[in-house]
Amino acid sequence: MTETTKSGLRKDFLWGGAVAANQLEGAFDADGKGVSVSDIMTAGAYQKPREITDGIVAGKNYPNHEAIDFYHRYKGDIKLFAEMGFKCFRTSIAWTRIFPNGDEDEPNEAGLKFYDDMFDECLKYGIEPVITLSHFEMPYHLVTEYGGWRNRKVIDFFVKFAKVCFKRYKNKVKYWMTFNEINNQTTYTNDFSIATDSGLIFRDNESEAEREALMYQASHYEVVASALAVKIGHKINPDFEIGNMVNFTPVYPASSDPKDILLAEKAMQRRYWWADVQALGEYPVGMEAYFKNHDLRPDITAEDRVVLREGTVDYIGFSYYNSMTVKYSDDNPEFKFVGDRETVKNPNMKYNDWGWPVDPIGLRYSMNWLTEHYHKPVMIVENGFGAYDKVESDGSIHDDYRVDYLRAHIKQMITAVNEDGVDLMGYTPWGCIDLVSAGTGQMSKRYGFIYVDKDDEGNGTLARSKKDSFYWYQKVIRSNGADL
Ligand code: BGP
Repeated sequence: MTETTKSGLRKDFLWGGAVAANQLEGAFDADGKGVSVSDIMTAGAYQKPREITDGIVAGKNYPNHEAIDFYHRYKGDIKLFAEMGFKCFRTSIAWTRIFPNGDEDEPNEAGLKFYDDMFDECLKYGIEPVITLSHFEMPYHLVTEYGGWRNRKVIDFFVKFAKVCFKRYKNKVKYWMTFNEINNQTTYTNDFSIATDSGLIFRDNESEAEREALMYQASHYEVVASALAVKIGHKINPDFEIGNMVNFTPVYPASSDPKDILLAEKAMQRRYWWADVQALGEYPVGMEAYFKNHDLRPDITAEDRVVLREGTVDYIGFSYYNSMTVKYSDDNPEFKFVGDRETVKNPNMKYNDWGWPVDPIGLRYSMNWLTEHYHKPVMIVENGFGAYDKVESDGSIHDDYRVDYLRAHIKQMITAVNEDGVDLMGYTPWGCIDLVSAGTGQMSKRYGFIYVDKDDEGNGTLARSKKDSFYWYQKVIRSNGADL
């Protein structure tokens, strides 16, 4: 029996924080690192998407190139995480530090060494690294030369990268995830989501139908690569816990109209089939039917199906920020989910400055849904509130809105454990230290407990300071969730 504490959480509950290499490390060309797809994305403006440029273009603002310079400052940052009491730290390995172009025979030793040193620094404080292999990036060379995940060959490159990491860090890292938010490409009409998830940069002559087909093809190669990595990882170290990672945004029907309900149900399937494949080892029946009926014929071999069955994950990692609500429209008689067109405002919720609804109960719903579908432990590997912070004249930052958001979500999380029996491994709120926002490419959308002095134009000293939420989260961890 797992030992629990006053709050009902496991004694060894993994409290921590989450970040991604491309959004905080900076040093984008240091020590042999290659250019990744995230390095060719400019900063956006408020509510305006980031531009994906054709290689690195002089004079453009690429926020990830310096980010918050964690690469050179990680010792100080990890010290602050330790002060908060972190039991784990979720970050990713930049593929381009290990294989700068992605298709080399030998890895880059300097890149491997950076993660060795950084993991040692975590372990020094008893902080477990929780590592995503690919978080919104791949070597840009694999995009230009191979077309990203539209190409089956990329499976071999990824598997090689995974194997090198598993072998090298097998005594330092126990918790792994293969791809971050692999299902974000559902919205393949969004250039950013598809490029970061699949390395797909569509060509002008590719129609919407072709784009959809390419998304399913790329996704299939990714789930096969993920399953192969799980298999190999378990061979290298049977104690590894290897999870998948989906963005979980429950889809609610706008009304009790059966059409809305069916639309919401279909939308859930279109968003989460990746998790079915990764956790259960097969495509859901409805997706197979969808491929057949819409003449989508992904290259799925009998051998792939065996690999998928043999490479199922140990736990379900997921991010939770909000929910969405959909309404049926006669433009969509086949319940083919496309996203924004059917999305409506939910009157039961407040919205943040970026139009994201705030829905703590949705977290409990998500934990229940994932548990009942997959019968595996779950880990909340991202959750958080992006907000503009104000630095007072004395340097303090009173981010009570962030504390309110996290407190409400943690309460629901604990209820799901105690009332619903969810087996929860850990909680790592997103952006525990301010970093570059993935969606906007800006610094001003902040999530951190630790403030970083840098603005959207790249000005600032990069100095770190503690927000009020820093002390609050420290207390939460110290009481294992009993004192919120
Ligand atoms: C998730 C990503 C993260 C992160 C977060 C917040 O989708 O996994 O990389 O950035 O969302 O999103 P944003 O930065 O756009 O606010």
